[in-house]
Amino acid sequence: MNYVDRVLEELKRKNPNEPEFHQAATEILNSLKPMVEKHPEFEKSALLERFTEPERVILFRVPWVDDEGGVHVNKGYRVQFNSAIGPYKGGLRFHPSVNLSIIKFLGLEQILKNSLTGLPIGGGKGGSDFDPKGKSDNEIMRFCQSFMTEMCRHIGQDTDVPAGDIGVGGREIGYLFGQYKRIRNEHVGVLTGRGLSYGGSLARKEATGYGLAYITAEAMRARGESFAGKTVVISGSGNVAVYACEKVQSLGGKVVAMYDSNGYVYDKNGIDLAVVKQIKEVERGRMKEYAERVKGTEYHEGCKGIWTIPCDVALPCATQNEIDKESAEALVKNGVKYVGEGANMPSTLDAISVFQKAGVVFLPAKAANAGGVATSALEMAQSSGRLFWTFEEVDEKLKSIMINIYRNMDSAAREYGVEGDYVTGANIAGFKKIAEAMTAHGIV
Ligand code: NDP
Ligand code: 2IT
Repeated sequence: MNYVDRVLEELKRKNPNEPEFHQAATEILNSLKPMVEKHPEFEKSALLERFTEPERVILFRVPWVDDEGGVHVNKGYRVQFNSAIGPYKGGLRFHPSVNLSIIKFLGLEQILKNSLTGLPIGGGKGGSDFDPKGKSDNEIMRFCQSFMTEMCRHIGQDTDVPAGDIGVGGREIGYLFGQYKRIRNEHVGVLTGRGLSYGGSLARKEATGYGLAYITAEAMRARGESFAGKTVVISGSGNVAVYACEKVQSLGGKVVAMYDSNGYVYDKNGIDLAVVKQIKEVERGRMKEYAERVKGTEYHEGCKGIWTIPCDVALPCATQNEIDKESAEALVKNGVKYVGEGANMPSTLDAISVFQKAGVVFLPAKAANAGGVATSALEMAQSSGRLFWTFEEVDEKLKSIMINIYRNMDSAAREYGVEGDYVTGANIAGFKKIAEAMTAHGIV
């Protein structure tokens, strides 16, 4: 059995009941095969075994008290996956579905994504099975304080720098930061996505969505095309989806549908983003309300139907495995030309193969959504330097990082004879630097 297959088999045996982690590892390791064949020293130094085993996994109890005095206990996670090229970096996800498998798949992806940004950040991820939906601000605050009371002893500005992900936005980062500062007595860049009044960076909030639009636009430019006049479907209506929509619209694309976990809105006239922002960012409401406020729009219960809407570009920006084989086939049948993954691992392995066989330009998450963490690294740089860049400065750097990512994954794919296969291109381009740094550090 070849080295990659053996590592995958062992990984599944040693980590049972972790389907998302198996899925991410399978995609990554299989696409590294041509590189691994050229580097027999990888096997000698058990490089892939070390790469897929987190440096440290922290699991902890998060007890908190609700507004009625009821006591609750959630699970807290921080997976410090790989620090070869910089301090652990990656978001925190608060969602009832969170488990170790999900945090580990996100952490593994994060290692390569962070490497692709070209910035000195290692890979980590964390979160909790806490459900923020329907909780009061005070409940959210008490939960965040309890979570940070444990996590603060494991992180630090040069050790591990968490940020947001699903269910963790500006409000949560504020409460987490307040508790870190109180316990550790240091005002430092230990979290990113901070508010502008206490060390945050302009354009971090917009960065993941804008970055997704920039890299998709670059893929179009390379093919003599642009967003102008294209019909776009975006799933989700959270941080990534909203700012992807904003940038796509400003580049001339027409976004016709978005969703939340209850159902999707189809607005043939083009989504009115001000209404979405009001509902999601101000009122923390549901997409159903969009259809009640904007005439001529349809609301459908359930999410999957969104992928049956004809479009040129699909930008999944909600969660893992939201596009399965059937949805991918529906998109292809309706003529989709570009798929850019704003969410992490939104396409199943079968769905990716449907897209690639059909010649769809498929931009994998670790490249397409890297703008968020890249701008987090820019926030860290500003914190360390006691600097504050303008929106335009940060946005300009973000754009050039996304264009570089596109070029690097494109040329890695060409180098290995699989032109246009950006799954392989992104994995190889990201892994190069990790392999080099891990090798330089010896067996650690
Ligand atoms: P938010 O919490 O702001 O928004 C999440 C959105 O996805 C909401 O619309 C939510 O709907 C929907 N969603 C979540 N879970 C499900 C589900 N199981 N089924 C259907 N819809 C769901 O998160 P973000 O926008 O920050 O994150 C979205 C994706 O982007 C995630 O995959 C995340 O890992 C990824 N990402 C985020 C980055 C960032 O900087 N924030 C950076 C890179 C990637 P509802 O409100 O109903 O739950
Ligand atoms: O998946 C991701 O890249 C994020 N959630 C952002 C991580 C970060 O540290 O900004």
